Amino acid sequence: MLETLEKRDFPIKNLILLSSARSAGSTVSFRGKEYTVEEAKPESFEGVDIALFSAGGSVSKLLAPEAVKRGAIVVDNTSAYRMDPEVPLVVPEVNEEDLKLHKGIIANPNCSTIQMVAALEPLRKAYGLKKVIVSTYQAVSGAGAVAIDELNDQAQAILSGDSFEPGVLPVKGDKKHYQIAYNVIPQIDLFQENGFTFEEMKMINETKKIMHQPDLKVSATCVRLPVVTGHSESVYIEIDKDSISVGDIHAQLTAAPGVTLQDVPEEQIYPMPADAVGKPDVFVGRVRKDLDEDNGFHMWIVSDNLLKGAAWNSVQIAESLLKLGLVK
Ligand code: 11C
Repeated sequence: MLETLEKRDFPIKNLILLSSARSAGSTVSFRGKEYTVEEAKPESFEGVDIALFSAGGSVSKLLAPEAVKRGAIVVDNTSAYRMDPEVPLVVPEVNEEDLKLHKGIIANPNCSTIQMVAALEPLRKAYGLKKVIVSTYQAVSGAGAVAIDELNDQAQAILSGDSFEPGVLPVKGDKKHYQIAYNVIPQIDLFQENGFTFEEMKMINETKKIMHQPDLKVSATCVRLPVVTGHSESVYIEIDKDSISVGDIHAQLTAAPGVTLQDVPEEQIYPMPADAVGKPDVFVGRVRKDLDEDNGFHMWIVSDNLLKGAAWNSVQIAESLLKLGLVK
């Protein structure tokens, strides 16, 4: 987030860096100045205009209302408030106007949801959308630094012929852990009673909320890959208009803000996570018309889950708040 704020030249008069008691006292450099990280307390938010939260749902539940009480607008990067009807869930390219309805807290959606809705909204706007079926290929960085370490340690152990004990993925809080190096795990987050995982339900529910389309049919299968950064998604959609061609879809995606079309199959041009890392855009390729369903299209959507999926979308929300005159 700090790197993104630096790159964007976001207008900051005072920066306060907050953490748990354990990490307090460390120093961080920002725009050539050293800052000491302080322990986050309710009083820390006195005089703060915008607070970017990314310290887990329980911290947000505890401290976001305290920050709001003291006049701050909270942009929360956790799932704590996303489905709260009072809280706008925002991807600026899709529903920036929802920011005007905020009551102090704004939720930043789940990374795999953000990149999908950014790519699908221009098509929904132009043609209407009836159905979305997505399968994800998600990077380990979505599960945090411990998951990146686990992938790297396992890969090294396997190459050296050493043994190892998986301890993080698929989910720290679940009973069993599985190898991620040279493997694929069809579980992200905990299973819900309906057989879908929480990550899958986030994609389903958040998509409907962001697009303001509760009747949209959405289904998701979320899978973890041994990739460090960059989520990929195979997406099938059914649009609400007849006689639309791949060329029409290309034209909509080319004109869409925050979307880059990479779709030249004869030259093997398509999005891949290794190319998306460090870039703010959502990349789309492999657009094909379904062979049986006239209104059905397939596509491949890739983005840096730590940027558009997290830090960049949060900073973009802050920029939109300024642009719309919502910061006092
Ligand atoms: C993952 N999408 O890749 C998750 C990480 O709700 O903000 C993001 C968790 C969230 O594991």
